[in-house]
Parts: sequence; structure tokens; C-alpha cells
Amino acid sequence: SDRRIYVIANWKMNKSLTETAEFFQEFKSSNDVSVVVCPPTQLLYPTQLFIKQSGKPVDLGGQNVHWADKGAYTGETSISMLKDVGCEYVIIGHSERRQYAHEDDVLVNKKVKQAIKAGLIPIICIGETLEEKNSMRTEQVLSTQLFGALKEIDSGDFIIAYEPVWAIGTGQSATADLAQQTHSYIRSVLKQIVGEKAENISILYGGSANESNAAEYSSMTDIDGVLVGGASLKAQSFDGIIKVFA
Ligand code: G2H
Repeated sequence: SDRRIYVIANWKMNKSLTETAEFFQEFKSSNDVSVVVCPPTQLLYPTQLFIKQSGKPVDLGGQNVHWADKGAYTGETSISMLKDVGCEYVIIGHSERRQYAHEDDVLVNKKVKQAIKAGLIPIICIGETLEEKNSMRTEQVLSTQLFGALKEIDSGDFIIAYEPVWAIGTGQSATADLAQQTHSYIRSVLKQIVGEKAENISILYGGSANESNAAEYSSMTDIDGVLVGGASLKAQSFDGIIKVFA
């Protein structure tokens, strides 16, 4: 297919300025796959400088964004602010934001719409909890999240990250077969929403992805890369994952 393969780092609330500088001294990256690093907000600008200094092929992404362009929203960061410091991507609707910041599909949709309009590529996170999985509601949950996040959107300028909540930071990664099955279902729902463009939308797996399980994911037809938390914090292990997909 024509789909782009992505290996994306989500550093979450980790790393100091010094640790970030050290990361980019070691990091190799690759031209054969699209590599994106999403550091915490206060490190976005220095990270952009470190990337330039290193000369390595890496794009920058935010971990969250506000839907408004500017104004009285204390503590928030706008889409144009992310773009101003060099971001081309932004993670939207990560399960940790859904859980701790009470983000719902309506808010996710608001952010996704504005990001696409501004030319920032949203990495839209969806995924079921363990309880939803155990009660056989996975497909229903994913379909609701997709229709919600993509309301009034007909472009295909976004990335989907399937992150089963039970697999996040637990070491309990989804088997590649289960992930493939789910990704294929997600693509069928995307087809209902944006039509044939669904064929070109990259669907990434996230949830305890690492150097050891990356090869299995990369061999699956509907898995177009990974969104990596814990295993992206060390340049060496993140490079290891990139190598598998490159
Ligand atoms: C899921 C993932 C990255 P981890 O949250 O978004 O994190 O790889 O640590 O499970």
C-alpha cells in the first residue's frame, strides 16, 4: 500500500533538558521510516534545536493541544504555538488524557478538526479498557471513538493509534494477531467515515511496544508502525524499534 510507516515516541511526562540533549547525541534515527518525537511541552523548542543540530531525520510532535487559537486559557498550548516551535504532529485523545483530564470524544473531535484545518497532523488515540475488552465491547467502543473523533471530517490527513488501555505501560502488549484483527476492523470503520481514503491512513499500534515485539507488529498488513512510550525514552531502544520498521 501507499501508507506511510511511522515510529513515534511519546515521552509523556519524562525527561529533563539535559536528558533530552543526551538523547539526541546518541540517537541515530532512519530515513526509511517516518520518525516523530513527542516530548513534553517545555522541551519542544529545545528539542527542535537538538534535532537540527544532529542533522537526523526526525519530526516533532506535541502530546496535547487546545482547540482555541489563543486567549484566556491558562496553562494551555494552541495549535499555532505548536507549529511555531516546529511541530508537524500532535497526539490527541491519548487514554491518559481521557482518564486524568476527562477528555471525551466531543473534545477530541474539536481538537482534531482545528488541527487538520491548520495543517497539523493529529495522531488520534483510541482503545478499549480491560473491562470493555472482557465484556466483548471492543468493537463498539472503537467505533464510537472513531465516529466521535472524526465527526464532520472528510479528509484523510490524520493518523490513528490503536492503544488498548490494558496494554499501556503494563508490559502486557497485545499479540500481533489480535492487533492486526483490530486494525483491520478500525480500517473498515474508517472506510464508513472517509471512504476509500481509509486505505491510505496509517494505523499505529501502541501499548508496551518494544524492540522484542516490534518485528511481529511490522509483519502485519494493517499495522503501519508503532506509538512507543517507555521504550522510546532510551535512544538505543527507540533506534532498535526504528530499525525493525525501516
Ligand atoms: C501507550 C504507549 C505510548 P507504552 O501509552 O503512547 O506507552 O509504550 O509505555 O505502553
